[in-house]
Amino acid sequence: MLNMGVLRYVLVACLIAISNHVNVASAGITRRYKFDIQLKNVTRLCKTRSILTVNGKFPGPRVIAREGDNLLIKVVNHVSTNISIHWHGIRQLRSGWADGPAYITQCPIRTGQSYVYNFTVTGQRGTLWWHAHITWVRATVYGPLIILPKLHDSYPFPKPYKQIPIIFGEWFNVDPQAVIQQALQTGGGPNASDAHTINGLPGPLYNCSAKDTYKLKVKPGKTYLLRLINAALNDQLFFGIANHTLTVVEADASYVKPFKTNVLVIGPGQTTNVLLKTKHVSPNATFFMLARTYFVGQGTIDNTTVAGILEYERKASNSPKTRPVLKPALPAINATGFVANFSNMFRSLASSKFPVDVPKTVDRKFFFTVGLGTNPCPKNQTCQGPNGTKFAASINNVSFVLPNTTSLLRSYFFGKSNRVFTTDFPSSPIFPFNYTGMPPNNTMVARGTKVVVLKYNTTVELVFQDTSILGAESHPLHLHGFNFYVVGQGFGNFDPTRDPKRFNLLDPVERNTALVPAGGWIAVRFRADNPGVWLMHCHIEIHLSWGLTMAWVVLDGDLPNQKLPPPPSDFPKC
Ligand SMILES: *[C@@H]1O[C@H](CO)[C@@H](O)[C@H](O)[C@H]1NC(C)=O
Ligand SMILES: *[C@@H]1O[C@H](CO)[C@@H](O)[C@H](O)[C@H]1NC(C)=O
Ligand SMILES: *[C@@H]1O[C@H](CO)[C@@H](O)[C@H](O)[C@H]1NC(C)=O
Ligand SMILES: *[C@@H]1O[C@H](CO)[C@@H](O)[C@H](O)[C@H]1NC(C)=O
Ligand SMILES: *[C@@H]1O[C@H](CO)[C@@H](O)[C@H](O)[C@H]1NC(C)=O
Ligand SMILES: *[C@@H]1O[C@H](CO)[C@@H](O)[C@H](O)[C@H]1NC(C)=O
Ligand SMILES: *[C@@H]1O[C@H](CO)[C@@H](O)[C@H](O)[C@H]1NC(C)=O
Ligand SMILES: *[C@@H]1O[C@H](CO)[C@@H](O)[C@H](O)[C@H]1NC(C)=O
Ligand SMILES: *[C@@H]1O[C@H](CO)[C@@H](O)[C@H](O)[C@H]1NC(C)=O
Ligand SMILES: *[C@@H]1O[C@H](CO)[C@@H](O)[C@H](O)[C@H]1NC(C)=O
Ligand SMILES: *[C@@H]1O[C@H](CO)[C@@H](O)[C@H](O)[C@H]1NC(C)=O
Ligand SMILES: *[C@@H]1O[C@H](CO)[C@@H](O)[C@H](O)[C@H]1NC(C)=O
Ligand SMILES: [Cu+2]
Repeated sequence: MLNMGVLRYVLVACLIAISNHVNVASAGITRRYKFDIQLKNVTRLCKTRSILTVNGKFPGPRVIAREGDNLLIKVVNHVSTNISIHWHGIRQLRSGWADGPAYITQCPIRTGQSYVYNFTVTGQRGTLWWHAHITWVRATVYGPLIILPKLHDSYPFPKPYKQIPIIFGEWFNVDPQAVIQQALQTGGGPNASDAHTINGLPGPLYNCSAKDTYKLKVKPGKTYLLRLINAALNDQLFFGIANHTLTVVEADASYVKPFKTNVLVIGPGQTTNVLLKTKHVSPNATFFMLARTYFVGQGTIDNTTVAGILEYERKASNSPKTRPVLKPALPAINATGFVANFSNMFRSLASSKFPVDVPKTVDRKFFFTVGLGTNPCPKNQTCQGPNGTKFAASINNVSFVLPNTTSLLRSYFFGKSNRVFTTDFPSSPIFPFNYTGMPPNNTMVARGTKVVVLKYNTTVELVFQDTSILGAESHPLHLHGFNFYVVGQGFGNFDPTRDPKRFNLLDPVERNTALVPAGGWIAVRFRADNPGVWLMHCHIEIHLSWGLTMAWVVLDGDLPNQKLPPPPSDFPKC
């Protein structure tokens, strides 16, 4: 018979051994969700459209987890459109099969098929979101992904009285799939959306839309946590609430040093948590919350304003019939200086509990130009892009071509990369030029499915340089599978001798999506500690459609816990 004393000793020793590495008490639970992809008739601006939804909801259902939890989300495709869902900002440590971008990590989930996304939330807490990651399906297929702190963990700011997701979107009176198909066919810019939305609602500043207004009812003297998500396809947004100052406390599920602002800038793909402290006494006024586009560059954009309403609860007896409606002042549509200053305000919390882990030394440096370009017009067609060409976009002049018979991850994992991708993505421009000056005469891009291969644990420094080809523009660059630290930003051309001296390695913000300033650059650093294939792209959907994307292949490390496991048995096949 086994000596119980010895057994107890062994168990205790095991627990101590484990707890030296992971916090046993914090191990999370498994949470299951089911996403039924289905059509739903939705009316906005007096136009009814049959839109793609999850579970018939628009915006889609909230996914809520705690840091450390395992999520099992079964996605069932009941529609004729191919589907794939991305869990935007989730690190996906050694679970790249669950990342979601179509033809990058997986083939789409086809009609009648299903797939269980299986991933664990590790070292992250805050607001993220999920969205379709195939053509323009994410126009309506998106929702919040909220990660609460571990049980018994607190926020590094006053505990909010209530938490409110505020998710911005773009509404099209026509099928967004038709918009992108037409744009790619003609080579011209896409038709602009017809409205911006807050939680799916355009609000009272549009015709036939007053009843579709998001209303936030608040009590006086309380602190609300607003979880802001920009799910718009193409538009970076300014956001403000009349007569209320907001305190930014978190970005992309990383805490930041709190700072106050009246106006926020939020690019597609970005998330920001802000504290809204309500006034001590209910004011005799209704406050608009407004959002509209920040844009420089050429082309038509959605120039409209979405309004939601912040309203104080009050006793019916002293409730006046009419109250003045106050509006926040937002910057000019092209206020590039404001946007750059705002991006620069973000600093990591850099506390002992949430330290900064920015690589201090760099193994590999990359210099990536990001911007627009052109493709030739097919011989038998007239094209509506610049000078009769087709619009394109690229990184280092490579306009990315998606595979269509497999995913990059699958072909990499099973060693069948031949003819699917090549590993010669340029680490800097092949033909250097004055990136923010006079554009080169030849704006044609090269096309290819090219990747950069990184050894496990490589430290990477990457400069994104905007180009003025077809107009300087701000690009929200998004990296899958990692957060990066934004160590520097500036206007004009990056100067490799002068600018690195000013890099912030003390408290740089940690994000998954950062704005490259129009006519400027940002420098980021990350450690390639997550084996798999990871997409990096502009989160302006039309730029992604035009090819402003590339992928990193991060190789396995030597140890067992540094290797990507095989795909699950229900992994979708092409
Ligand atoms: C949407 O409305 C159309 C026209 O009224 C109808 O034929 C269709 O069945 C509806 N679809 C759904 C999913 O309700
Ligand atoms: C989810 O993934 C983990 C890690 O690979 C695995 O241990 C677990 O069995 C998976 N769960 C399901 C339901 O497939
Ligand atoms: C709102 O702000 C304006 C301008 O700062 C000020 O004049 C007004 O008194 C404020 N109203 C309320 C109800 O806070
Ligand atoms: C946006 O709309 C305003 C008027 O509401 C107009 O003056 C301005 O030119 C428009 N800007 C763009 C870029 O369309
Ligand atoms: C509230 O404002 C409205 C409209 O300006 C005004 O008619 C009303 O008298 C005000 N009520 C109070 C209690 O101040
Ligand atoms: C923004 O546009 C206005 C009007 O088109 C122009 O006068 C102004 O110089 C522009 N500002 C910036 C910062 O580009
Ligand atoms: C003309 O272009 C279309 C696609 O735009 C193609 O389907 C068709 O085959 C082309 N015709 C010729 C003669 O090349
Ligand atoms: C437009 O295209 C034509 C021929 O395709 C070329 O000769 C001309 O230089 C181009 N013009 C500009 C402004 O790019
Ligand atoms: C699939 O991709 C290949 C390589 O880019 C391309 O030649 C082919 O036309 C594509 N097929 C379809 C159906 O899009
Ligand atoms: C690049 O172009 C800008 C704008 O024309 C100019 O100010 C700058 O001096 C140029 N830089 C170089 C290195 O030529
Ligand atoms: C490019 O265009 C400029 C004028 O815009 C011209 O002076 C120069 O010779 C051209 N360069 C080439 C290589 O064609
Ligand atoms: C990764 O590299 C760092 C040095 O940059 C080293 O300290 C660390 O031990 C390495 N980690 C692994 C898991 O190899
Ligand atoms: Cu872009």
